[in-house]
This record gives sequence, structure tokens and C-alpha cells, in this order.
Amino acid sequence: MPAFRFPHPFYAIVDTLGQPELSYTELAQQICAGGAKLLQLRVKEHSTRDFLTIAQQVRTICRHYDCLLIINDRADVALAVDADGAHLGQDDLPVGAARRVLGSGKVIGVSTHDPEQARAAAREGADYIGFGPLFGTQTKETGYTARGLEQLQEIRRLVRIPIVAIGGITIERAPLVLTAGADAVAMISEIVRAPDVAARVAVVMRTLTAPPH
Ligand code: TZP
Ligand code: MG
Repeated sequence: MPAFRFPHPFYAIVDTLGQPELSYTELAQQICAGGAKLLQLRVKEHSTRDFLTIAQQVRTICRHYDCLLIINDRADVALAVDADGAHLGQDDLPVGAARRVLGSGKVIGVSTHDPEQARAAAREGADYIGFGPLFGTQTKETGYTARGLEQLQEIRRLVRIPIVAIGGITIERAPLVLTAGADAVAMISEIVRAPDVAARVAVVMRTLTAPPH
């Protein structure tokens, strides 16, 4: 596979944040309708079977809109639904094992929180890294303090693979984050808590342009 690049600087994450108003599939539908080109499905606190069912439905939606689908945490679920890749945390399958599950044609991303983790992920063959939490966030108890833009700049100098920054990113802050070295920005609450999710995504897609690095 040629070196992976994010299709657009907006990295959408579908997470219901435990709120029943919109289901995973409704959110995915709205995010795709808003024009997102890559979507990560983040399902916590569901059985593997329910995760698989949701992932199959989201797979269909993403195909319809020509949007890449990345499955959070689970290489096996990603393979089972023929997603475009998997996004792994520090406690999930390591990159080498995930590569054996997924093969060379799928994208593997790894969450990192410091220079050592970033370097290790790149060395082990990740296609991209996540880096965060960049700012304070209510969405996840990460166990890490906010990393900030200076650390992001440091990570940018250390690795050549694409970086998606995550944690507390808003539309207003996103351009700064891209300028500091991220190739893409991930947002959860900024999108899924919007009164009109598709409209919010459309604004993000229009506002963000690819950084020059
Ligand atoms: N990993 C690090 S911070 C975070 C995750 C999943 C949550 C990001 O959510 P938000 O609402 O965009 O701050
Ligand atoms: Mg994870």
C-alpha cells in the first residue's frame, strides 16, 4: 500500500457519548451527509456482537457516501466488516499483531500520548498516529494531562507518518492545531453535540484545508 494520507484534515469520530438521542447509524449518516471523507466508529460498552452489527450498518452508510471507515479498538471487527482500517490504543493489539490480522492493505492507526509512544508506533509500522489529549476534554478519562501545541510540534519533528490530534478540539481551535503540525483533527463532542450534525460537519469541511507539511 502506498504511504497513507488522510483524505481531508477532518477526522470524524462517531460516538454517541452514551446519549440516546442519536444512534450510531443516525450519527454516521449525518456525518457522511455533511461530507466527511473519513469516519472512525468508536463503540464502547457494547457486546462484540452489537459492535459488529453497528459496524456492518455503518459500513453500508460509508460505502454509499464514499467515506473511509476506521474501526476503533478492534482489528477483528474491522476485518469482519471489511472496514478500511483499525485504530488501536496502547492496550489493544500491537501494530505487528494487528497487521497479521488485517494484512497490508488496511490502515492501522495508533493512539499515542508522548514522544516514546509516537516513535514506537512509527517504528512498528503504523500508518498514522493519534496524539492527545491535546486540550482538556470531558469526553474521555484519558489519564493524561493536556499535551498542548508545543508537544504536538515536538511529535511532528519526530515522526514522518500522518498525525491526527485529538482532545478538546473545536472548529475555532482546529486551524491552530493544523498549523502546529497535525495533518488532521479529530472531534467528538464538537460534532455529535451539535443541534444539526450534518450542517456542523459541512462547516468543518469548508473551513479546514490541508496544512503545508
Ligand atoms: N482520546 C483522547 S481525547 C479523546 C479520545 C477518544 C476524546 C476526544 O473527544 P472531544 O469531545 O473531541 O474532546
Ligand atoms: Mg482505543
